[in-house]
Parts: sequence; structure tokens; C-alpha cells
Amino acid sequence: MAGAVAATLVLAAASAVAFAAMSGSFRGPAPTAPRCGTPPLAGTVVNVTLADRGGGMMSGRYGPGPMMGGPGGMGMMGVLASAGVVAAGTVSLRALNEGGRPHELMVLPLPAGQMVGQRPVGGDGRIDEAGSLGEASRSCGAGSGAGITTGSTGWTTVTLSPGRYELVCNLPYHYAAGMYTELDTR
Ligand SMILES: [Cu+2]
Repeated sequence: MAGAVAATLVLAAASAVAFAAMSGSFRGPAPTAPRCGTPPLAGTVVNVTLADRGGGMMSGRYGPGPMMGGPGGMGMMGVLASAGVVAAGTVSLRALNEGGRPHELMVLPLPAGQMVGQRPVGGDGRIDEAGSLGEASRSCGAGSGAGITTGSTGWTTVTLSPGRYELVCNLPYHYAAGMYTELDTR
């Protein structure tokens, strides 16, 4: 009798796990997320996707980020740009958050000889923003704000001289979780 009870419990636990896995695969942007159009943007427009596992967009195409981030297990996150090299000058970045939590997009110069993802992460989980050329962190708006919410878009227009740049999300522990990519200008 005890054996039958134990077997039932094991079955119940197994189906709970299966259900959790199924629910996870259907989790996407919240229905209430603001979908916003963007105005005409100046210069070369680069579309950037901000992603995390919560949005169901996890895949290998989000670059070399580690599987696990900082404290709390932030999981895999990524920044995907529609172009790797664009003409120097006026560049507009249009950032769509396809993840399940808020993100932002910041443009930092990439020093010669340095690869993306190599910036030291401080005790607060963030990298040094000194030298930032601009950021998109406002939902349905330009410039800086409180973060781009799930399903929403933010944008910014910057002037980039020929060189290498790193596009990052600097919300706590997001950089360490893989939220960076390179954009070069010529
Ligand atoms: Cu982020």
C-alpha cells in the first residue's frame, strides 16, 4: 500500500514538472504591453532586439553571452542588431524589447583591442557608463527613461565617427548575462 502511494506521488510530481515546462514555452510579452510605432528616424536606422528567456526568444543567435548571469540566475539574455557595420555619421537605434522584463540600450565606444563582453562588472551588477554616446531606455519614446518594457520600443539617434562600438543593456546583471553586441562604423 505504501508503495502505491509513493508511486502516485512520483507521478504527480512528474506531471507538475511537465506542466511547468509547457507553461514556460507559451510565456510571451504581457497582453497589456504597449505596442508603439516609431516616428521617422534620422540617418541609418539599426533595429535592435533586446531578448531574454522570459520572452521565449532564447536562441543561439544572441552571441557569446554565458548561459548564466549574476546573482539570482538571470539566465541568458542578448542584444541582436540588424547590422554589424554601418556608415559613420547619423545612426538611429530602434530597440524592441522582446524579453519578459525591462531592458535598455546604451552605446559605448569600444577601445582598440577590446572585445565586447569584457567590461568589468561592479558589485552593483553594472558596468561603467562613462563615455556613453546615447541610450534608448524609454518605452515608446526617445532617449533615457525608466527602461523599455516588454513588447515596447525605444529609440535614440547618435552621431558615430568611424570606429567600433558596443551596444549594451546596463540594468543590473544584464551585461554579465550576455546583453552586449558590437556595432562598427566606417
Ligand atoms: Cu537588459
